[in-house]
Amino acid sequence: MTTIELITSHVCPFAQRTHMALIEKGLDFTVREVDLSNKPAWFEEVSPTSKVPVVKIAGEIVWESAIANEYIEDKFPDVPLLPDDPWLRAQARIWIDYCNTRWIEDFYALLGAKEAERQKDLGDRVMQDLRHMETKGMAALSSGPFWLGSSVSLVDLAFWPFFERFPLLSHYRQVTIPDDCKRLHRWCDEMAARPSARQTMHEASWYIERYKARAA
Ligand SMILES: N[C@@H](CCC(=O)N[C@@H](CS)C(=O)NCC(=O)O)C(=O)O
Repeated sequence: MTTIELITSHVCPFAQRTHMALIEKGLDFTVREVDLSNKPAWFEEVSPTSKVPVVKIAGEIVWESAIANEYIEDKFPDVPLLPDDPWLRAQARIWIDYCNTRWIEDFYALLGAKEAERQKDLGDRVMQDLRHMETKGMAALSSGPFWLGSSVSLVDLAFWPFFERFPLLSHYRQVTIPDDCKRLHRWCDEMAARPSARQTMHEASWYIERYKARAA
């Protein structure tokens, strides 16, 4: 049997993506938890960037969550997390890239912003992002409930950890998902209920306490 190991930290949204992919695939795997504030020597040897996640499959090591998830997809295609259609696969990668290069940037920039004016500008930008995801992403690509249709995909797994943490923006920056983003609201409900999300989640109160120093 192929041995699969996930090297992770329960606090990390990127590692959560890969943890969720392994659960969605129904794979047997072991989890090695790393204390990122006190990294053990074995971790420095196994992780080329000194970051989580790292996935090790039959001795092969892959890192970078979005790439690790594609690697898992390629190795274990039985439960597909990408569509067959080449255009839709391209769309999946476009939105995963959007998540990595725009959404996460804006999310953490707003969370860390101290001055009122900057908070306002970034709050507006996050609202634009949400409407962009709703109209040009979800609503343009499928009738849902997931990004690409009726099945969960790597796009959903790329975004979800940052929506599980959305209560941070509501609590510290008074930003909420607009009511007219109906697909996004439905998607959040669907995702929160998935076993892969439930098994890797923390409560909103846990995040709020943890980000007190950074966001207040
Ligand atoms: N782009 C990376 C980001 C991974 C990342 O930033 N992981 C953080 C924890 S959330 C980490 O391991 N930080 C440790 C460090 O930078 O020393 C990915 O998608 O996997």
